[in-house]
Amino acid sequence: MAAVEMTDAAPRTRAALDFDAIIIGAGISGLYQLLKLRELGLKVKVFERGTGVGGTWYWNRYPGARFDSESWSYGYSFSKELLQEWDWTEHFSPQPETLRYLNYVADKFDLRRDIQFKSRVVAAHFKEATRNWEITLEDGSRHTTRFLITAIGPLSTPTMPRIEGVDTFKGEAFHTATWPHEPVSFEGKRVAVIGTGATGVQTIQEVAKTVGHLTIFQRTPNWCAPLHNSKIDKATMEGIKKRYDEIFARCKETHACFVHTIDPRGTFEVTPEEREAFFEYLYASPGFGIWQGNFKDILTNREANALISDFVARKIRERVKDQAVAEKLIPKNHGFGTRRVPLETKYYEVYNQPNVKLVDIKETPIERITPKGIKTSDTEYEFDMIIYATGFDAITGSFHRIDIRGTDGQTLKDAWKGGPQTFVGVQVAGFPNMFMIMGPHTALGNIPRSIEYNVEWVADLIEYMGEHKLTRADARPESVEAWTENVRAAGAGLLTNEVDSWMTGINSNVEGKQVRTLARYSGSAIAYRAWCDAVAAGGYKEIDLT
Ligand code: NA7
Repeated sequence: MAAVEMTDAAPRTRAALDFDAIIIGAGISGLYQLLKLRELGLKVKVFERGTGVGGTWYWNRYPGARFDSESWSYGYSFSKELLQEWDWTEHFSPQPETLRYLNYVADKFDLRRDIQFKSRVVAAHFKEATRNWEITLEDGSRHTTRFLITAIGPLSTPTMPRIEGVDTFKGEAFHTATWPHEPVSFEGKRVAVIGTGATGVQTIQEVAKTVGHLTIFQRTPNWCAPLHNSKIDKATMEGIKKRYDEIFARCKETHACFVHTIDPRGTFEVTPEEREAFFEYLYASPGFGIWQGNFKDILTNREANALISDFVARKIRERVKDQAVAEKLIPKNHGFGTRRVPLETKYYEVYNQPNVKLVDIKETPIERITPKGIKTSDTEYEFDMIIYATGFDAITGSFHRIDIRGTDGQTLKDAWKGGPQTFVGVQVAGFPNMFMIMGPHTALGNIPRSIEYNVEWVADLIEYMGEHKLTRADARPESVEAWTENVRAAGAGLLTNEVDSWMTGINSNVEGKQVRTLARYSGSAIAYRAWCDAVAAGGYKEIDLT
């Protein structure tokens, strides 16, 4: 790729700016964006709040954290050399291995020299006169740049529950997303877990292996399905390495970039026997197949959804011995797959252990956290440790922790008052030269696949700007409107959007997130890429380039 000649046409010359591009975050997005912009010849700096690379996989060190995507479909695909060098040891990699992988990538491509750790960005202001961004770090230092790239992740600002007395507990207390770097022992301890989302489920099944006594505080049960993880031996890994082209081609063809693809049949187009056999097959297969590779109508047709929900409910009843507990674990207010499906390994069997108790806090609400433990409406439980698996201020939360101001001093918070509005999830009108990787309304799914696409699209746009001596890129309001309308249309009829979850913009612990918003793009990644490809091929007419 040719080096970009940055133009001096703008009021502020390249030489007068500290950087051509500042990237916030050194996770999967930030690392690859750094590499791509460096290839263009740009002077780039990454500011990262952690002490190391890895983003999600740096922070989420909680027990049992691992991929729910097949490891070999999740790693970067851009470097054939990297693909051939790296050996995954499990089909669904545990967090320590993933973190080692991302460190390996950072070293291999010599990325660290442009990353400044322990550097939280607190403000980013666009300067119209000079067409550049001024970034302020927590330590007060300021840095100027032509382009600002946010690589801050959609699930990176953990939220604690709004329960009285959280700070009064005298024992150990951890949020899963800020888990300590040192080993934590559960042996002989009385441990509480609050939260039963994808994170809570992974945590619970791991903690249960060694805990003295475990109490799970569940507000809403989720529909979980077996992960079926297994080790990868050398011969299998060699086979995977030979198939990488095929694997990534497959991810490009599927709705959400997983290796699983929607079955073209409708739930009622087969006999009841065929249907049951297919559900059994999916339940016995590894990964997200039961969610992403099921009949085409399970997330749009209520009757179809009821059938798969009934099937999974039967499985729960079979696996949990105490039927009163099983009933509590079966979701009643939403159907299978309409929230993110936690993948589990003997999760339901945990509830058969004599040292495990499930507390349904819809029946007996938590009143407060006390110095000794947790007080519900009917009793006070004493604990040595409380684990908060209470999720994130998702999608917009990490943006709102930074004072981002675009043209005329307008804040991003104001611009997104009624919910996020973006152009293809990458730009916001009135915030020129700011590009978001994994911003709201981009394609999600098997995230690294979407990240690579976003990163390359942004790099191409910046290269185009260099070639055409352009220094300002601002999404046109009408382009934002058109994309937002497309996001709305893509989500129409989806049962997922009728349910409270982070995917519909809900977080009971965050002010202003009690009402569902158009929080994410739920169309296919294929359609997303087609839209973005057309924008690039047409010379970025949807963006005001000057
Ligand atoms: P989630 O999916 O947002 O789950 C958070 C869990 O915490 C969920 O069970 C919540 O219950 C529960 N929660 C949150 N606040 C409270 C309070 N105040 N009291 C009791 N229970 C509470 O976050 P995860 O970290 O599990 O997963 C996020 C994504 O990361 C996941 O989808 C993957 O894509 C990776 P609720 O359901 O709101 O009743």
